[in-house]
Amino acid sequence: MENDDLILPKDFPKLKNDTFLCACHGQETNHVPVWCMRQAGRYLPEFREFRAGKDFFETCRSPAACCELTLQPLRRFPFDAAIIFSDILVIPQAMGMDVQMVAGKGPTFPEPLKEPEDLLLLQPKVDVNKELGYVFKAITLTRHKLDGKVPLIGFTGAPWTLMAYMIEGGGSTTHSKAKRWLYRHPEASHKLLKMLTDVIVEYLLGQVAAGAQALQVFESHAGCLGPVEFQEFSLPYLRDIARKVKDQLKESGQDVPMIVFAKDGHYGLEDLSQSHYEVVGLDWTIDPRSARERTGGKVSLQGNMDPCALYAPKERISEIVKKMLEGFGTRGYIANLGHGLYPDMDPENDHVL
Ligand code: 1CP
Repeated sequence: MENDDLILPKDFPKLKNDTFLCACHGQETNHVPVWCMRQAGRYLPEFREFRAGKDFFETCRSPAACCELTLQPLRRFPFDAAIIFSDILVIPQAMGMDVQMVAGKGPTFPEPLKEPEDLLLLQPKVDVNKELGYVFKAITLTRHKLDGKVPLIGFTGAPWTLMAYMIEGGGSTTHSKAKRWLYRHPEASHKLLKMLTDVIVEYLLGQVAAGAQALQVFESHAGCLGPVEFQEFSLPYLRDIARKVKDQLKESGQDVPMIVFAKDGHYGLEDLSQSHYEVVGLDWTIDPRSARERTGGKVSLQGNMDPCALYAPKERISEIVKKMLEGFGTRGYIANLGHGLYPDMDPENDHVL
C-alpha cells in the first residue's frame, strides 16, 4: 500500500457534501441527492478495462482495487454518495463456503447447502476482522481517498437473500430450493438466518469503525416471499440488524443512517418504515405518492426509477425524473434507480438523473 496512514481509520478529511446524509435524516437540503445502485460496474468502460483478466473475488480482496472501482463513477458523475465496491457474497465466504464468479453465469457455489445437517459445515463463530478485514481496509483507504468529497456507503446482503444464495448455489428465478427450506425445515431456516444476522451485525459495525458513513442492507430476494413468509423469515432479522447496530453505535455516540432495500417487497412497506431504518429504498413497481402515503412521513425514501428507463432518449428520461421528483417531493428523498444499472447501459444517460 502506498501510504500506511491511509489504512488507519482516523483523521479522515472533513466532509464537504453532506446532502445525502441530511436527506437520510429527513432534513431540508438545497438539492435532491443522487446516487445509483451498481454505480460501479460493467456499464463503465474504465471498469471493464480495470477488471479485465482479474478474478472478481480477488478484486474484492484488494483494498487498492476496491478503492479505485469505488472512485471511478465519481470521476464521471456528480453523485452525492459513493458505495464501496464489494459484494454481498463475501459473507457466505467468511462463513466457510466456496463462492466463485463464473463468467457469463454469475456467482456460483460449487457446494451449496442441501439439507439442515449442512449447517454444521459453516463456521459457528466468524471473526469478521480476520475474515472480512480486507473490506474494512478498502473502506478506510477509500474514505481517505474520497477526500471528503461525498460520504461513503457500506453495505451487506440481508439474511434471507444470503440464505437463498447459499442454498440455491447461485442466481435463481424461483428460489424453490431455498423456499423448500422455509416450508420443510423452518427451524433450520431460522437457525441459519440467526447465524447470518450475527455475522451481519458484526460486519456492519466493523464497516462503520473502518469509516463507512451510511449502511445499506440489500434484501434483493424479498420478492419471492409472500407477505406471510416475509413476516416470519425476513422482517424480524432486518429489524434485529438495525436495532443491534444502532444500540452499539449509540454507546459510542455515533449516528450512522441505515437504508433497507427489500426489492419487490411492497407488501411490507408499512412494516419496513417502522423497522429502525432511517431510509427505505424502493424498486420501480411502487408509485412514489402511494409510497409516501403508506410510510406516513416516518422515513426518508430512496429510489425508484426503472433502470430500463435509461434506455430511453434523454428528453424522455428527463420527463420521467421530473415526474418521480413530483411524486416523492424533495424533502427526505434520495434519487436513485429502483435496482442496479445493467451492463449494457449508456453511461452518458446517468447524467440526466
Ligand atoms: O465481474 C463483474 O464485474 C461482475 C458484476 C458484479 C459487480 C460489479 C457483481 C457480481 N457484483 C458487483 C459489485 C456489487 N455487488 C456492488 C458494488 C458496486 C456498486 O453498487 O456500485 C454491490 C452493492 C453489490 C451487491 C450485490 N451483489 C447484490 C445486491 C444488489 C442487487 O443487485 O440486488 C446482489 C444480489 C449481488 C449478487 C451478485 N453479484 C454479482 C452478480 C451478477 C450478482 C447477482 C446474481 C444473481 O442473482 O443472478
